[in-house]
Amino acid sequence: MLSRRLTLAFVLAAAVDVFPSFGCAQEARNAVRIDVVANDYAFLPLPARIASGPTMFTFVNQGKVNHEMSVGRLRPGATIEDLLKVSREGGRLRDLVTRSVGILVAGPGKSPDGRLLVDLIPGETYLLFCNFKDTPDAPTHMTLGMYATFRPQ
Ligand SMILES: [Cu+2]
Repeated sequence: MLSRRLTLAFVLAAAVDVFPSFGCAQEARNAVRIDVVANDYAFLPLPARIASGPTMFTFVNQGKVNHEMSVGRLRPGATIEDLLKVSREGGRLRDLVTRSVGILVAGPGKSPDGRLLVDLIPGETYLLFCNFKDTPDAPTHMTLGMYATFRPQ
């Protein structure tokens, strides 16, 4: 599972590198940068106000276990309580998430090589979360508190 996620992270990292050749260099250059920092088991607070438009997410894992920064866009009406219930009790997170936007993965004390360029849509609710478990029977990091939501303005 981790190796599949790592592969995806590499694909995303490659996609970021490829953007300039598709004429998006300007967008990447103008993107607001948000540095997301994880520890065991939380994300440090995000900026109080996040603007819509091109946004570059970076990720640092300051914890002692592997973490991911998965970004999703919530379905209208879905709440963080709904997501936590599904994460705790099982079920399909994708029923509550309209769109999986992208994932960055980092080992303990590391950053991924790539970053994540997202065109944030005003008024949508975004979820940052880590869906990893330390062992197959352990709770997901999300249920331990590793999530954050924000609404771009
Ligand atoms: Cu985690």
